[in-house]
Amino acid sequence: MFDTVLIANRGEIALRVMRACRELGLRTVAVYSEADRDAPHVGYADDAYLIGPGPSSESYLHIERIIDVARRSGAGAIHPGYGFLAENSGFARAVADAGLVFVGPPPEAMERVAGKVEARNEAKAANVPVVPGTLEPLKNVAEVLPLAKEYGYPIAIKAVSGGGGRGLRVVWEEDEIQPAFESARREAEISFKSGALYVEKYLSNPRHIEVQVLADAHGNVVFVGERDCSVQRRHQKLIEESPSPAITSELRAEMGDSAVRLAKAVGYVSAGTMEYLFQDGAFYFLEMNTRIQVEHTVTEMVYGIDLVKAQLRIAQGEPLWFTQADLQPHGHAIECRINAEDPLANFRPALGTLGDYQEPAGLGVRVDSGVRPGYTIPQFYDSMLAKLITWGQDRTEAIARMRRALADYRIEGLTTVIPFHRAVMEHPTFIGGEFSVNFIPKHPELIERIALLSETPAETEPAEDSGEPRFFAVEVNGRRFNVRLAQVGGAGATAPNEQAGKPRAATRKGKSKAKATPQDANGVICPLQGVVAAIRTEAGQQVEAGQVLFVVEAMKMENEITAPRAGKISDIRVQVGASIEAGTLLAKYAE
Ligand code: MV4
Repeated sequence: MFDTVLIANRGEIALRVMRACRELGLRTVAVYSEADRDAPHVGYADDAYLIGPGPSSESYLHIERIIDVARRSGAGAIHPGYGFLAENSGFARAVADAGLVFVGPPPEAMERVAGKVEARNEAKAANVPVVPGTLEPLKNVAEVLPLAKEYGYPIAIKAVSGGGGRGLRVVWEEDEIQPAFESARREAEISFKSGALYVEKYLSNPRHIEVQVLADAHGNVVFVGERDCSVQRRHQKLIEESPSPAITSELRAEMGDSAVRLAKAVGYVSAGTMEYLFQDGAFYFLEMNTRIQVEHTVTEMVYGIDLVKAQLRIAQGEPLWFTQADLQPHGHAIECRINAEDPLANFRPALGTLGDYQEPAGLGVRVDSGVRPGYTIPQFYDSMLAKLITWGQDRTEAIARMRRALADYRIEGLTTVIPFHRAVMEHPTFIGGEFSVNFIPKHPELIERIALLSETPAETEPAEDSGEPRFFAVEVNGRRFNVRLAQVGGAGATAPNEQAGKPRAATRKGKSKAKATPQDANGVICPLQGVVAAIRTEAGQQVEAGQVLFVVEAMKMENEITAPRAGKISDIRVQVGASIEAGTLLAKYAE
């Protein structure tokens, strides 16, 4: 059928799909934007084509260019990955119309579950439990009150074309109906170009459980277990695991059978995921994702199936080579998404250039990453650098292994969410498996632990005379010691509120030192978006490495931008009060 696959994606998923292709003896073709010219997925492919400048909106979404590259490169199939065009039935159609194979579901099946209300109707028809609610879009706000009386408060007003929480409003009492309806409609019109809304009974403390399905082109459909994706922030998943600590084998069979019924009902082919809410022992269908998902990895670790290779083999016309009875979970897997975000600054993106980068390894540790040392994270795309997955004989071992792997993960030059994950992996509620989608908002105490775990002395070695404690590894009489060296006596030796022996949190109180300003050999680059609050240098000044030159305000925090190296400042490129993007050149060095 085809011997070459074009991967219409970037980052870790592009590399991941390419590995599956290689293992099947298929050639790979990468596409890339100018911002991704040096990206790892480009170098790994057998062939690579530039598809345009700048941000993803002009590149990885350009259907005609992608199909043109497929033709020119001899690709017989296109794998969309996730995001971008993965759930775009127009793209699937265009690929098929070009005589190429789309590695994914038929466009008709995509379209039957694309809208949230259509999906609910298909689920109901397939005897899949859905959240109590309307099966048609609302005609006007007047319809909401009787529905609220029927379901009881709280209710959820949702966008028909919605997803990811956009257009979702929760109404707890009658006088909130009107404003919530108008706000949901406005957001839906802006986000989805359709203000159509519907109503459901709101489940206030659910888990987010999803079921993986695999369907071949010969009518065979199986489910491949479930994933618990409840640890998320603002509808962005951060930690996923399989199996769910809340799902018994009986529930697993019930949910899996319902997912298979729905997949069959809509003529699904390839890998797909049914999302459910689970509360008080009952599950309710929410929506279907017609693509491979970021978190497919935990399913693969527990069931021993390469889901992307399965997609490729299905696309080649192969029947499934296993039955439902063959699919038994073995052990437990957890995935932590490694995002370049600052968990102490509201998870704001903290992009920049990677310095030292060492991935954890060992039995039961998998890292799917799209970066390498020295790589600059383009500001145009999402902040996920990698996914860290651990497998254990049971959940306890998977958690212990994740703790060890997170502690081993070395990422210099960027702030990441690793301290957040380390804090969660030691939190009793998470360890006890008793958590819902409200886990993060319910545990604000995580922040304190994250702050402590954010201390990485080796990475932020303070200057000699800073008064900050310095850390060394020393060998005494053949024995190695890690010692903390603080200035003895004199100003700044210990802050009045510092507990003896505990490293002082790096200037976090209202100030943060940008971990490492992205390097420009001849200038000072701002690593974040914000407003220039202060300029502490001038043209002609000789500055030292680490000296604070600028203060940039972002997300109500003052961020000190330091000199990446010693040298003479030739000119200042910004003024106080200027709004700047991440990557802005603030000053140039003379030489
Ligand atoms: C819900 C719900 C509770 N009740 N619908 C979130 C976005 C999209 N995946 C659907 N989502 C939800 N729909 C009803 N009727 C809970 C969620 C939900 C959620 C809601 C608020 C905060 C975080 C959440 C994470 C996952 C799911």
